[in-house]
Amino acid sequence: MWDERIRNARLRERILSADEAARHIRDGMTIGISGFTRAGDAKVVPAALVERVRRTGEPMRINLWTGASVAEEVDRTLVEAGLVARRMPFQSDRRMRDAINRGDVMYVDQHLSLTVEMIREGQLGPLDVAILEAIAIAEDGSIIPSTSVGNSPTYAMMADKVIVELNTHQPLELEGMHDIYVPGPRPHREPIPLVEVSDRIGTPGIPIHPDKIVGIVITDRDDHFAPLAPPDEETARIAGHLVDFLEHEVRMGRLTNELRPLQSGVGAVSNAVLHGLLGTPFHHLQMYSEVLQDAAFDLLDEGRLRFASGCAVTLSPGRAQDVLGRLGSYRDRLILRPQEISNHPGIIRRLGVIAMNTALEADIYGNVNSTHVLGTHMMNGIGGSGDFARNAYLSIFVTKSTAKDGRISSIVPMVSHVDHTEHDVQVLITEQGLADLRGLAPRERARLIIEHCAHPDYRDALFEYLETALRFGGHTPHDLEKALSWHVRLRDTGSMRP
Ligand code: 0RQ
Repeated sequence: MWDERIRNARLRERILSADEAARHIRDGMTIGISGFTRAGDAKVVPAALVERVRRTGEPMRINLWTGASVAEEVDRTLVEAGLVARRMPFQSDRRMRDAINRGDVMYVDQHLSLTVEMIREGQLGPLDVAILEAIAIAEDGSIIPSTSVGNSPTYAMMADKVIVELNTHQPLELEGMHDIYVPGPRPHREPIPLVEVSDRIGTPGIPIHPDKIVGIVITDRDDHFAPLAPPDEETARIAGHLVDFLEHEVRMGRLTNELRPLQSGVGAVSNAVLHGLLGTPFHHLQMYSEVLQDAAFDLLDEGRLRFASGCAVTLSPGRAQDVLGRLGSYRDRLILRPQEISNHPGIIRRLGVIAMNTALEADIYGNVNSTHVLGTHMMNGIGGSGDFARNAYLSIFVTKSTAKDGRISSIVPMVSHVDHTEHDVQVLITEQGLADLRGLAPRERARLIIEHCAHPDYRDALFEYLETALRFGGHTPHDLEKALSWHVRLRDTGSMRP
């Protein structure tokens, strides 16, 4: 029942319908909503805004800020109605992507740890309204988030008005699992006192003055549980190479079987790779990650993972009922943090995280493109991968060696867009094999990547490219006329095949 979830008597008088709450939103405003990788997003007020605009035909273009990707029903509905002028800092919806690539939506693709620092210091302009999903409101008015924390603490702090979507369907067992901490102002910021993955450094709720909450909308909508492609033969092989490599690191005395805190990126490939740690000799593992997908809960259930710190719980439909139904059993082993803490560069470096993220393509020198198809068309965004890759103890990138039934080689002469430079990529893995790039110069990296990671169908052509490039000399040799010719061929013929 909603009344036991609103423990501040005065706030009980601020219940509004979604439509009434949406009236606080006007043309040209910046709206910050909760939500990270489709978990814990504001759901009904954005939908009510779309309804109103459809009904009235009033002009409405908003700037939409989120934690990361939000449910289809939010991004898709808003973008289809033409309401989004600008979008920040991450999305993964097909219609939003299309609108961005048409130039209809101005998308700011940003490191996920960075957004709120810039907002708090006024670099991105004012925030008019925040819409935050909550499971409860405490007596002092503080907002208890749901399945993600995202950027909500700063949105609550910076917005002129806050609307709470109180979701009675989200389990109350989540209460106590969040750890809300906002770093102090700069300069002279105190060190963030987090030295262990499981440290609690903040409060269970988002502090806010109750007067700022202009409305509470009661909802009971599920998160949007999107299907996750199951591990396949190729991802199993990628996971196999990863496990062999980590075992080698243990044998070399650089790691123990407890490894270091693990980060795993978003999507099917990352989930499948993490899944590959089930049944391995590694034990007492910890995760210091942003998103916790199905595989994290598989590892917790197996007892192989002893603690998981993240920013969001993002589950597939098959796993959601089970995990959310017995959330209490994870209470001592799970913390959800704001994304600026889960992705904090200083903490990632301090903890010595092993970061595993996914590339769309990598080049023969180890530069990685995670965002732009053909160097021009946005897929999702850099998300948190840059926060982790730059600062990790070990930065690992995985990808299948080909895409689109073999028509695209994921290993190319030169990436068509760079998200992670060669300096941030230490290990590259495809189903073909693994290239350990640590301590290697570009000319050495190239041979290893082609030999170990490229698909056999493209290997000879890559060696041929390298031989020509070497004739031009240089530290990182390239044949500049041909460097992007594979992408040009793909654009013109639909295939990179020579
Ligand atoms: O296309 O969707 O049409 O089938 O890209 O590729 O192989 O299914 O992999 O779902 O794990 O996503 C990089 C996009 C990978 C993701 C990316 C096509 C391929 C397929 C998806 P279809 P897969 P995944 C933490 C960290 C950046 C953000 C990040 C991502 C689709 O991992 O967004 O890491 N990463 N955040 O066919 C053209 C290529 C391609 C290609 C694959 N070279 N050219 N298309 N595809 N390679 C989380 C957050 O930050 C929130």
